[in-house]
Amino acid sequence: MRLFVALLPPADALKEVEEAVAPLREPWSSLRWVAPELWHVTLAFLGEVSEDLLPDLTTRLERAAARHARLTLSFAAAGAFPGNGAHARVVWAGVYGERRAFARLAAAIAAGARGAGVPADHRPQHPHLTLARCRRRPADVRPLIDGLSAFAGRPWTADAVHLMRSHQEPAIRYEPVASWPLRA
Ligand code: 3AM
Repeated sequence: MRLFVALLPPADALKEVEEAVAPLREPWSSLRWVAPELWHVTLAFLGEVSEDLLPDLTTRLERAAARHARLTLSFAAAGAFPGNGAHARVVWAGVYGERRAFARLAAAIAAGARGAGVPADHRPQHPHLTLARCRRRPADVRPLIDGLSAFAGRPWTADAVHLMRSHQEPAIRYEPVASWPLRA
């Protein structure tokens, strides 16, 4: 099964992003916009994981979550992967606030996964919420990023870590497999 670990922001934080993004969907319809019900903040991408690793994996992820405190984060502005958006593949909303704690949590999740034999991506992740992807070739999305530069959402609390299963067919769908609370 294809798995990733994510934070699921509360509905009111996502609503603020949705309000900022809504006017831009139509002028940027050349992009493949991610439906808001799929929005998440990835901590670690685990990839294809064999089901027999799941018990050990979930034990280790639970332990990693229990050692880390809740995070206060907020969404603001936008950016692109890669670079400044001149040849973007992905457009995202930025995640700010306790980013060092976010990085520590993401590293602990990746280490826990590796301990279970899952070669989790451990590249330092720039915390983000993916909003849109370019359909075929990279696009110049700098005006779109400029259009979101004034957006600044209210702070929200990430109080849990979620192990998510990604179904690719017939349409992308994410299924929560397990959730573990972060320390209060
Ligand atoms: O949260 P975002 O959208 O940045 O792009 C995928 C998504 O990230 C990413 O994992 C998240 C949940 O699907 N992803 C998919 N394939 C990946 C890969 N091979 C990947 N991340 C790293 N390597």
